Amino acid sequence: MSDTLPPLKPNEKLDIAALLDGIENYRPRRIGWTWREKINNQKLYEFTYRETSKGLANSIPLPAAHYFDNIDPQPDCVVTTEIASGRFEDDIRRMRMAAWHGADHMMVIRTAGQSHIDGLLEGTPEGVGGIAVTRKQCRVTRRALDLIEDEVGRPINYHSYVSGVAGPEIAVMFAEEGVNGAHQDPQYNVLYRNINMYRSFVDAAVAKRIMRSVRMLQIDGAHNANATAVKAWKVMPELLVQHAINCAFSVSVGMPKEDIALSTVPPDAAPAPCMRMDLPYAVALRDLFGEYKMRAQQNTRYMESDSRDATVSHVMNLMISRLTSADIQSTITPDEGRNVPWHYNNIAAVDTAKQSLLGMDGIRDMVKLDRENPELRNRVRELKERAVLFLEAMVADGGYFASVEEAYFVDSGEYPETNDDGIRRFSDGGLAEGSIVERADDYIAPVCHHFGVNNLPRSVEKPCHAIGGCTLCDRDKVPFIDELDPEDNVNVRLARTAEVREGGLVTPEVEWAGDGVVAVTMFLPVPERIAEAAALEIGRSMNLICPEIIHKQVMHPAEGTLVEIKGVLNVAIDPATLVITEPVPPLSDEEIREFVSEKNLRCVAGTVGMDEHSVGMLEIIDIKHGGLEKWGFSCTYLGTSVPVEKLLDAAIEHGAQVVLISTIITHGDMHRTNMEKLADLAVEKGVRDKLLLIAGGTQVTDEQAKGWGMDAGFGRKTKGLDVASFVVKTMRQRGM
Ligand code: Z98
Repeated sequence: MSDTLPPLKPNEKLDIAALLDGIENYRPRRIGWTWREKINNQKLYEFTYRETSKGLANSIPLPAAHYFDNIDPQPDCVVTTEIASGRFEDDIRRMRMAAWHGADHMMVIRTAGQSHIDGLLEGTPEGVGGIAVTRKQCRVTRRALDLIEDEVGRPINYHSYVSGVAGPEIAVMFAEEGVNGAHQDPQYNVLYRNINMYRSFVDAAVAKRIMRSVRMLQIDGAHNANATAVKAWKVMPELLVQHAINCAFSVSVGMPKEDIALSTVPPDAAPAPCMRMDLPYAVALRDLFGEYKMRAQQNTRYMESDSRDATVSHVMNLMISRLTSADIQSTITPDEGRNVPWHYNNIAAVDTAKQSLLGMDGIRDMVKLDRENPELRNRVRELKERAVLFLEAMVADGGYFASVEEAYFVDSGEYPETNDDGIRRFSDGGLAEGSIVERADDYIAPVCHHFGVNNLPRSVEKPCHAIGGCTLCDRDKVPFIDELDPEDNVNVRLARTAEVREGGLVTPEVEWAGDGVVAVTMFLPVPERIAEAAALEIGRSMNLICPEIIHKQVMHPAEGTLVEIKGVLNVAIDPATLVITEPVPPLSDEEIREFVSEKNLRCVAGTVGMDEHSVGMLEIIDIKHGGLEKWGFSCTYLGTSVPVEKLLDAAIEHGAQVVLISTIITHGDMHRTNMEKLADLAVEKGVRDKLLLIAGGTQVTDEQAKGWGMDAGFGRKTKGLDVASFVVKTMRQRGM
């Protein structure tokens, strides 16, 4: 059934109620993963790109794009954002924002420890630090993503996790609901969730087979070793081994190699010389696994509360992606280390990826990895050898399960050195131990994409014929159970926040509509301990409820500390009470430049009366400060305390069209007298119609200046662009 919801309108919010309406009848409109449409040598504005893809119908370009005709080139690789607010009704709004900034892989982080949940939940319970996986929540998200992808004009991949005790059930549900990608790696369950190792591999075989049936892209879990290792740079040989195990297992279950992505993270971070350490690893990985896809993730192991620090690591990681390759570039929000990620930090990370990938577009054509460099060559070889030794030792010790019992994995030594501190799991232990039931000799499962022995009669074409179709073949058989919990459900949450959601009141938000959270950054000129306590007190005096420190950094032990706090502000603004003036948009640089050149615009300028303040005026004129010269105005500056007669004479002599005077408010209304005098003199000399007379100064107002004979007055915060726009617009209006 095709969906009946009207297309989104860029100036209207997602209608959550409409998305929920009739959700029991929604069916996903496609299955499988989608890659971006690459375009070689794409020309945009005055540039040719080597590594970009088809553009978007609606998007928000990078901040500097307005210098470049507002182009928004899209890199060639899929860009991920991870979303984890715990409420799907807000996650989908964040997905829409991320899609406009260039994300096309929405990875939903489930409730921490989802791997321990041993069945499918129903409804839409609110998660903590994530969201519980449920059919309804998946379905509404996919439905919202259909609309969002139409709005931006590019398919969006929806992704989650199918490792864990309920992996196979979740895989089936994801296949039914049109989920496009998933993390699946049995080693993850064994090592990090202590799920019984046999059960984990049996489940993985089933889950992978289901994923294959709908061409869901698989991402493995090797990066978790990097994130948990004591010294992440020691774990590189093991990372290669973990990738190898999951790849080999997935292929043997029947997954096509092009649907298998390796989750790779540059393991180190500065102050380690991380680029030199991480590049050989990235090269070795691509040498060994060239037939598979690379999902490049940013380093999280060494991320703390400083978003600047996290962003720099991210950019260095992105450089490795560009110097080697990435099919998917994942992003982690720069506030991972201090908050449950916030909306705008998802966007920050997506923009960091887009900006860096575009900035390094085609760099490989000029800067090549020097494969002959002995350090690179030897280290690549060494990593591969260490990984092979690791595998050989595993085989000699009795195979994968035996090696896990021997704590081979996540050891703090670089294999073959070991410190005997790896994660140890036992084959007769762990969650769900003893839960594998051997199939009877006559076992039959009348469903498609089933893994393992299935005693179907020879004559059947399709296993599910016996039951008239399984849910993967006949979507109408997919069950749907609505909310079961009368308290913890989306309708209750929507009702609680109706006022802010429906465009009534304005409340700040970082995660959920109406959460009221704000962050405040302050520098306090005291040592760290005092700064922390003082920051919280300042937060309270700003009426922040429950202020908390989210980041601090010593600038100097005695001179001061930077502190960032967050807290809840109990505020709701009614937009109807706001006075909102329409901003007058300035003209574009090109438009001004063209007019200035065509009319050969000149101005004379000076401070008048007894005024020695020249800085403001020079800022309006000088090219260095983005003043009038920037657009080609020829400016003659006569200095300070210039008599108005002299200014006018100079204007006539130079054939200027604009006279700029600067004045501060002085005793005896000197500023007024000078403006009036300038205007009167211009009339007397018969040049008033040929000149624009403009006065500026910190306290000058447009209204007063006009009242005293000027064409305009400009006060504090005026920029050259404001004056230039005014001149061009006024001269056009007056046909000058
Ligand atoms: C990322 N946020 O990949 P819980 N299976 C695999 C996983 O890697 C994970 C889960 C399941 C990071 C990684 N990884 C977080 C292979 C999680 C889910 O905690 O049991 O829900 O694990 O970008």
